[in-house]
Amino acid sequence: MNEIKNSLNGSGMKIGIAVARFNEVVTDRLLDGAVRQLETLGVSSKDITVAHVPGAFELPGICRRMVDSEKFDAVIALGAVIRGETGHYDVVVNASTGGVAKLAAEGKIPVILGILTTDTVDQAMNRAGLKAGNLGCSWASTAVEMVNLYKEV
Ligand code: INI
Repeated sequence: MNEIKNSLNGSGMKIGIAVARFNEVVTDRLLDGAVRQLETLGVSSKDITVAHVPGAFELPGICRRMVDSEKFDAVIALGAVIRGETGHYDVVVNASTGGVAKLAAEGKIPVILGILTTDTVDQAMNRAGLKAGNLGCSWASTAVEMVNLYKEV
């Protein structure tokens, strides 16, 4: 049996992060958690590129360009879509998560879905580190793990 164990060594990796400004109070925290965790795992800050976009709807497009640039080992899409804040919640959720998922499934490089979808700002804040852990950290770990996995498969 061949088994590939997960590795969280991020040294030498180049990571692209696309982050939505909409609901910035949440997405700033996700970004902070992701960057801190990447650095903890050995990714150099000079190898982390952050692209700011207006909203979650814009994430798939910029992620696609980051993938196609071949400058990154992984891309993380960060956003927060909050039901209470919008009449077109379903449209923004489906377009953003669906677009990122499609890109991820192409399997060129890992593309990490870091889009919170919640009913309230409180729920989103809790998942961005206020009460529970900061999901930005988890998504950064997922990116590093998947880059190492892609090297082996
Ligand atoms: N964008 C978000 O990232 N989160 C939201 O909750 C949201 N709401 O509430 O509508 C949102 N809308 C903007 C959207 O992502 C685009 O920026 C806009 O439609 C222009 O394309």
